[in-house]
Amino acid sequence: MTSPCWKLDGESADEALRLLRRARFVLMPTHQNVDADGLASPLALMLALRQQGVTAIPLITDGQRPANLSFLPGYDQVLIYGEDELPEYDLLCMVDCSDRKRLGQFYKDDPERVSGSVPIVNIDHHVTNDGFGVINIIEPTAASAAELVADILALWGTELTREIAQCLLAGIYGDTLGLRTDSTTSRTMRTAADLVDAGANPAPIVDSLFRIKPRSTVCLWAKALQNVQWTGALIWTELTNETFKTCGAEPGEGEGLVNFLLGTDGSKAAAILYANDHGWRVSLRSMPGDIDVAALASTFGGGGHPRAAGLQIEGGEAEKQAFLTRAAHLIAGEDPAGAAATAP
Ligand SMILES: [Mn+2]
Repeated sequence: MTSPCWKLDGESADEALRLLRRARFVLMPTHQNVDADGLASPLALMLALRQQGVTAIPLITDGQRPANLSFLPGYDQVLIYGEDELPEYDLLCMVDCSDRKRLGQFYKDDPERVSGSVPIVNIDHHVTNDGFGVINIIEPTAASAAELVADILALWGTELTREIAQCLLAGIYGDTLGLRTDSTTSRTMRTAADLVDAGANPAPIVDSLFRIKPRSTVCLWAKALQNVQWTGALIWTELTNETFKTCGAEPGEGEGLVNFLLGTDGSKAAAILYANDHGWRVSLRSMPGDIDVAALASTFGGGGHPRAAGLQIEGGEAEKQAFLTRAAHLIAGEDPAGAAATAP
């Protein structure tokens, strides 16, 4: 099998470093509901830029301290929006952020912050990134932003310390579920191996990202699993605010559940319905070769990736049933309009 190879745009990486070196303070706002890649990649940059005498600090834009990521080197230096005083900054560096609107309360409080009045360095791997920076380094075939940062740091001549390597490996493991997604390439694995050679340790990353969880998560999953239902080949369950409250669980604690349901014998797609004020937020997954859930979601006004997508059901119980019935028809390929295409 040939290795699908992206090549770093070296000129842009050089230009980015020139810009970063000139700045007095670089702020690195993360995307909302920040995940391992979204925080570990800017943390690696923070540590690397320090070697160049540049001050660059990540900012958690939605004010939600991601306690599950506290194992990352440099975590204690991260700023929390709405909690820590916002420093004066003259450059923004965004990593793993596909859209400026995904900058949480930091954006909502003042969209002008990211309108270009302060220059932006934009490093990302989302295909939908529209290139909002003065410098844009975007590689959609990279499985994680961390892989991009690893290449950028090599080009800059950064000394790859154990801490930087640990951050970057955590970013890769986060987005590839531990080198298991179909976005994982031989190039991803080579980068991961280089990071282990530089002193990164995969074991605590796997424990922190995939094993260690609060009791409230198990409570939530137990209740959700007791209530698993089928509509055609769609396996699904529902989580209400009441269930979250009973278990004392945070909103993010249901996130992995849809991946657990995915792959259940006899199913072609999995869904979690999260009840909210307007109806339900639906999180959808499918296996490679099964239905394109992005196409399915788009018929209901949602969107996403072919294997992971989301949408909102507006309304009550009747609208929910209508969604489930229609989705099951689309999954079975029985929709007369043929609106959702089945992946080849
Ligand atoms: Mn990512």
